Amino acid sequence: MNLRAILVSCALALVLACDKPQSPGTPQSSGAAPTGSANLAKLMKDRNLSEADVTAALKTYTPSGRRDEYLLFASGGHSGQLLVIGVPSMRILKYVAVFTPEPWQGYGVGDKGSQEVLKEGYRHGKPITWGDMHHPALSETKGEYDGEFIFVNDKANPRIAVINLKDFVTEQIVESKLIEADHGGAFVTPNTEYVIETSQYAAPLGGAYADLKEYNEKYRGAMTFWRFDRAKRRIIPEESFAIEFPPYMQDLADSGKLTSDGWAFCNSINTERATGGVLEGNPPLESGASQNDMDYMHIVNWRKAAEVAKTKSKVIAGMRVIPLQVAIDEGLLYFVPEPKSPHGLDVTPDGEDLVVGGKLDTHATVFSFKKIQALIAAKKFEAKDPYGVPILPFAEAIRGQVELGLGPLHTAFDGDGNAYTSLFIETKVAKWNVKELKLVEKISTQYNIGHLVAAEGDTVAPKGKYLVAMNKWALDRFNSVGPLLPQNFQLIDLTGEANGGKMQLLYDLPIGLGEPHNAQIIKADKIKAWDIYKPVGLDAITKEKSPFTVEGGKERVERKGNVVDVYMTAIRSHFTPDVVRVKEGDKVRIHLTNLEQAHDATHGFAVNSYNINASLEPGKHTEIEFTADRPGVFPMYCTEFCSALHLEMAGYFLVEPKKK
Ligand code: K7E
Ligand code: CUA
Repeated sequence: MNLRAILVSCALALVLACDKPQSPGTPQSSGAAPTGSANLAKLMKDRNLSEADVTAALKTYTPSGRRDEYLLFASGGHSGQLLVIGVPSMRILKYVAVFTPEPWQGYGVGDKGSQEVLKEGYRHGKPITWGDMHHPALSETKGEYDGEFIFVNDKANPRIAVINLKDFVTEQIVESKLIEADHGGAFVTPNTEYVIETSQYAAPLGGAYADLKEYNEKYRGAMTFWRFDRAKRRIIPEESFAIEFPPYMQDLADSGKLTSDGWAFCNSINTERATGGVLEGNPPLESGASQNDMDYMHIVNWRKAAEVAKTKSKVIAGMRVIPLQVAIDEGLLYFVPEPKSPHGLDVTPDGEDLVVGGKLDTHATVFSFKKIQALIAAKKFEAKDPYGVPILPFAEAIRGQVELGLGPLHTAFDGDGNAYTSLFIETKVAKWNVKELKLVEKISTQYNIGHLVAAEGDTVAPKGKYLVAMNKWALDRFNSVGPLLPQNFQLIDLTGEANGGKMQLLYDLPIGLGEPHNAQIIKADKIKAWDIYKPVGLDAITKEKSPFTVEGGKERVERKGNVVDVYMTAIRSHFTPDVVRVKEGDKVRIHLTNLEQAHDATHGFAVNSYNINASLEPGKHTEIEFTADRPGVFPMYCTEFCSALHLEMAGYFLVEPKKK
């Protein structure tokens, strides 16, 4: 039955139930079990549900065994993890370990491969055990999500991670030593040639020291284009480049597409170049940074910049950087004023327009890419900024503005020419028509909406249908859990079905592990994830059969000097070998292959006192390395309830003390 049919029959039931109050003497009141529509009416009454509630339930309820039509990939904020959530059911399916150790997946907890990935993300060699994930970006082919990879940024310690959607495993983290914080990232170019990462808080490039008194001269921003090699599944730092920016606070960024392909755009705030220093007689940073009515949108010709980087860049902290003056001389960078303290910058699906939300403005401002190009071609500049960057005239670069309400931030798109802009202060979503620049309707959210995401809404082919509002405050929406409250994801139906053509709020999903900022929604059938690792012995990080794969029957322990190699297998319900004897101070290398090929036949492998827990999905090979520096008897056991004899899937790791 399709939704319409369900709704019709439900509405019928409601009419039957609600229009005819039960009269004394009906079976319901005589104590017999109510049936059919009466049953439903009773349930609604007992649970205090309105007709709108029931409609919302019918639009989201997903019976056991049924799958979701879309997947939402959401930032996990401070957790440094990535959330995978089904839409419309809003069931959480996975927390993907990215910037932080994750015990269940064995990520950074004994498994050598994932520890090496985490180490790539150490800041100047120092372990970082949290992340500030903001913007996930799915890989694209011709401007559409292809379902192969997802990239995420860490704002605090500027990093980008690459997650392979074959197994939802983080395979690479790159750390930017050029900048000290990012925000305009991760965003991909339409064929995922580059992953964009733009700085937020200006600092001397490459980690140098300069006093704030030298802010104007020595502090800088930068937009980095990390080259992604799809065949190698990796970002190639040597083939990446950056463009030096003036020391404004660069903010959200987006790639051009179709008409505007080859260009990238980012907002800026603090073109006042305030530095704060309230105890030193300066205005507070936030008031110093919001004096100007306009800041500057940065307009970047990345395709040309990729060529210029080959000959006219200089290497800073391992990154090829195009100096600001070169960027100006080569026509790689232009500014256009944008109102006021802007935040979101979103390119329309056809690539023609750029929508900017000004936090302290009531409009969405729509810039025309064609007008911008015409102004650049005619060299029609109204001024230059203090660093010599040409500034295009605002009035001639825009197609128009649409009055939306208080605090416009981010904009998402559907496939019918509509835009949806979050209004932070008003705590609403405003739907408006892009072509006509006309407000259509608003819907309230609870509360303080930040980003919002529509199904494939930032691609060349948005799907409409669903929108998720990502709200910062929950206040009264959930049971109290103390002063630190969850964030609130609200699912909104965009179809207008069974709601008079209007948007309808369907569901609240509390997020209790950090502040997610942005998300992406992809058609679920685009994800072609593996069920198992095949062939047996596949390494999850290299995606190749490990040279240390252990075959059944070839399990053994080999000693060379003080290095002990344990070739071990796991299969229901035993490890072979199940007793391992080493001597205090030995270096132990456990090469562990899960021989299972049955779907979901996952084992775990934990060793007491050594902080080891590996996740062994079917067919996976894992390398575990440690020094047996503590003598004693250490049970090792399987940490997944894999079979009836799971508890017996155990053994002993014996470390014999050194002879005195
Ligand atoms: Cu929170 Cu995109 Cu980092 Cu807006 S950002 S809300
Ligand atoms: Cu294997 Cu439990």
